[in-house]
Amino acid sequence: MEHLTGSSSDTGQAVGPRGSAGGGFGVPIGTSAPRAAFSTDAPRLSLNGTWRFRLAPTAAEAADGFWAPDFDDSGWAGLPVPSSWPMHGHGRPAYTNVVYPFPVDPPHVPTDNPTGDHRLVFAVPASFGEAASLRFDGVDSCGRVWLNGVELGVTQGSRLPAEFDVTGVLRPGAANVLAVRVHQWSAGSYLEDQDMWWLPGIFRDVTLLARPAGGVGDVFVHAGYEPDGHGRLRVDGPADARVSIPELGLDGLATGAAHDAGPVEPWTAETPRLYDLVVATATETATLRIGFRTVAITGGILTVNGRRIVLRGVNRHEFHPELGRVVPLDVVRAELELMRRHHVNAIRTSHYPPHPAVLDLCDELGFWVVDECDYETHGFEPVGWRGNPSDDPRFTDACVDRMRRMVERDKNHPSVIMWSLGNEAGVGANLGAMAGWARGRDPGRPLHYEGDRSCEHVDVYSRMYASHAEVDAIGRGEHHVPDLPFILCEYAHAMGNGPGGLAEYDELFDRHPRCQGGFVWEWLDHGIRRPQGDYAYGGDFGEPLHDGNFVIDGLVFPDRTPSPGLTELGAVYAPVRLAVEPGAVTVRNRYVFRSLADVTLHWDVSADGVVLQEGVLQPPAVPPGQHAVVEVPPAPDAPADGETWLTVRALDPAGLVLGSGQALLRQAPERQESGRQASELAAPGRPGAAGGAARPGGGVIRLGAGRFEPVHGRLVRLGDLDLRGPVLDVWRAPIDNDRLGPDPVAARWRAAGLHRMTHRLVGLQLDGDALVVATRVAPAATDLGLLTWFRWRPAGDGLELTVRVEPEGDWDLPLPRLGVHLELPDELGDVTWFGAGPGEAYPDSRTAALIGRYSSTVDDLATPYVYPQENGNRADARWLTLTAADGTGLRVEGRPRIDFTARRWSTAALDAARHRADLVPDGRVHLHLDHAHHGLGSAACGPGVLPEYALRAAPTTFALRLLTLA
Ligand code: IPT
Repeated sequence: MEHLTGSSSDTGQAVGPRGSAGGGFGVPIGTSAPRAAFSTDAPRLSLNGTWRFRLAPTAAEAADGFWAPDFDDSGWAGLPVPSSWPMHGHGRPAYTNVVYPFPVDPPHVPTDNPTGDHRLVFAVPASFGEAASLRFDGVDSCGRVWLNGVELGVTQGSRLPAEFDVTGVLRPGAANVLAVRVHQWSAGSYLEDQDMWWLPGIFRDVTLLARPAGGVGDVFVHAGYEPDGHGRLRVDGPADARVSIPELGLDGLATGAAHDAGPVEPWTAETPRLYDLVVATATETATLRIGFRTVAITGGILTVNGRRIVLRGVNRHEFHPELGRVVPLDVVRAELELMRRHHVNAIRTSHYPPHPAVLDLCDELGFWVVDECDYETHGFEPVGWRGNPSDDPRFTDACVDRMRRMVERDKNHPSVIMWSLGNEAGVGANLGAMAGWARGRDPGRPLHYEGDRSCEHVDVYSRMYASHAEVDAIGRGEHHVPDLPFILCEYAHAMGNGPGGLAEYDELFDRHPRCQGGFVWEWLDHGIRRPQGDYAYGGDFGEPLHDGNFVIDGLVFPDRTPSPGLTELGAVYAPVRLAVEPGAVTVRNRYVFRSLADVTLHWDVSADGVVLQEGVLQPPAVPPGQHAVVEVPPAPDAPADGETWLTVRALDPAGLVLGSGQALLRQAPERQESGRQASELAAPGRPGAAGGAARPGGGVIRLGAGRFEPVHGRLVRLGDLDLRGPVLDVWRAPIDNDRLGPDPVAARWRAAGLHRMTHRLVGLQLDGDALVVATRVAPAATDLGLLTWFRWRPAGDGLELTVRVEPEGDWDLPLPRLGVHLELPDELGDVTWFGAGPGEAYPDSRTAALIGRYSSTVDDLATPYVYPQENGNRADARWLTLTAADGTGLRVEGRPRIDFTARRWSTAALDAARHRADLVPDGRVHLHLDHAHHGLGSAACGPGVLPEYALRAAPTTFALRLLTLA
């Protein structure tokens, strides 16, 4: 049998067709020179569709001679191409972040190397012509290709195109047989250690392209925007080709020469103006959509068309929960539109070039793109970077080849403003070789690479997960870092509930000119759909080595529905800032290239969330970077009993909210009263004072509409409503940011026993018209404690509760939350509140929440994080109701405000769950009424909760009212 390699099933060193050796490890064999992706009028034939497929566990056990045209594949399975074969029942996905799932033994790979043989018989019309090439847009990790029994070569570089010249091998007017043997592992796998699922397959399009003699071949469009408003154009292409841009009246321009394109509208991410450019030879006409723009670094600032830009970006992987590495184009368009609706203006193509059509969409919709090479060797870090391919001459050709193929493919996209050498690949000469090649080929784009702090080969200083304080220090010039534009290629790890602290980063990007933004890690949760209806993550496929749910760290869930993190990001990235005061709003335009000429201001005045008056204003055409003060109508005569707010939203002509703001016009009268009450309640007697008090009898204790049991002193009935509680509650099901990272706070919480607090009734005492229940809430095995007493007073149809908490002992750790927990009948499923909303909010993630009146259900209040954890808090409720279908239920009033969470399972169940399907309603509604929460932060990978959002154990008083709704 023929072997791909020197040693039997080892794909380390590929040997090419007819024995020609490849140029080092990880280099394709037999492919044509890389060139730009563009469409032409030459015939093309998509070979996507159902192919025949057979998976072998090793390269040696793959089907001998399967490439022969007459090979009988009738017993083979059908498999869609493009596909990631583990998503179709062949083999299994596996997830690791940093580490290789095979020994670090370059260039060798395991003998157990899943090998997928693919076959397709396809007809080619006679009109197609003889001269043709066969293009693979992505094969993971390497594919050996035969057409009509003739070996064409070997692909390498999974996320890069490979084209084979099939002239003379193709049989127009006849049936053709294509055979591709794909190995999961190859020497190139060492260069593709990105944080994602390992998913082999022919996962992007396969296309047959007619290549007419004297055709266009390759084109490199250089389209700059000059300060005088003219476009400057040079198109490198065949010498005999002619260039035209009909819309600009340009026709018959020569290639290879610079032309003044006259006045043009520039391309920017805010104004993605494209022109059709035609390049024609006698035999082929190519059409490209181009944009005029100039990227430059001037005085240490990254500029486009002469202006400083801010990258409000996300890192985008290519993943689909059912298809793996295959993302249908309509899904891509929808997700990019979703980004735009959340004011994301930049994408880093982490950590490889995307499907080529993604960049067409970026040109069209408007994104600043950092196009990253398919290069990461992170798995060498755990072995001290010994043997890192970045510094191994045997991999130099592969590194340069990858850079070259990315740049050549994507060089005509106006959206691509920077090339990135790769991610997490340490340091070494090969990075210099990649950078050197790119500079020589494309001087028009700066280079990015985060992994080398010396910035030897790059034009921007890039970091990941730097803290706010460090970003601030870099912005102020207080750090000894290279004097280059500073960007965060990754920040604000969006894993699970979070990230917190987005607004504080954005403020730094606004404040310091050289802090030019960054890319949130990351856009999408890479969950794989399970039959149970939820999503799998690392370890769910029995991988012996995996990184758990670290692959579930996106701003959108696997089905691309927004998580609260994206809603927050949208409010933080908003291009219009509105500072609202009674009677006036200051409108600040954060666009760099767009005025607010087409923006309208929609305002309303509401009392307790009910709109009293509303209107629309046309602000002046605020120029980019400027602000203006706009008068809004003064407050109307609001009813005396409502909390009155002025809310203003800036809308674009399509109705997209570009920014919003609120001002309190009038406090509700009873809230002013409750302010007095809180101070009165802040000085109660010590709980110990109740310790000696006589317990009133052995039976139920009555107070107004309330009935209390005497053992724990808890409320068991309010009017006709059965309930249980409230119990002091400090525990939350840890979020990923609590659980992970170098010093996880959840480990300290558990060590202290905060998940198993005990409750001791210290005493029950009647004090005038009040019942005081004194307790000590404390974990076993420590002397930490929270002295707590509940002071109950009748209030109308219900009860008023004041909770006083005083810590005892040395609390050197934050509290997860501070509030009370009640259990309610499960029919109380409808929720309405007046407070912050409509979505989830936590102390360091609440830019998106506005004060208003909202309705939801207990089921919908829960955020479906793939890995169950604390979620769903609604902040600052003035009041809330939980009601059954017949309108009966409970009303809670904050005195003056209370956060709340309602769910159908306990915190302990949420804490124990590992997937959504583990969460089963337990027949009650668990209502959490919280005075405060610990922030979210980003500690799973990055900085923790900012000090101002940490919840310290300190003497605290809070109050609320419980009322029944009949
Ligand atoms: C950083 C990686 O670049 C990114 O791919 C992802 O793994 C992220 O971490 C975590 O989700 S590298 C990390 C060691 C800082």
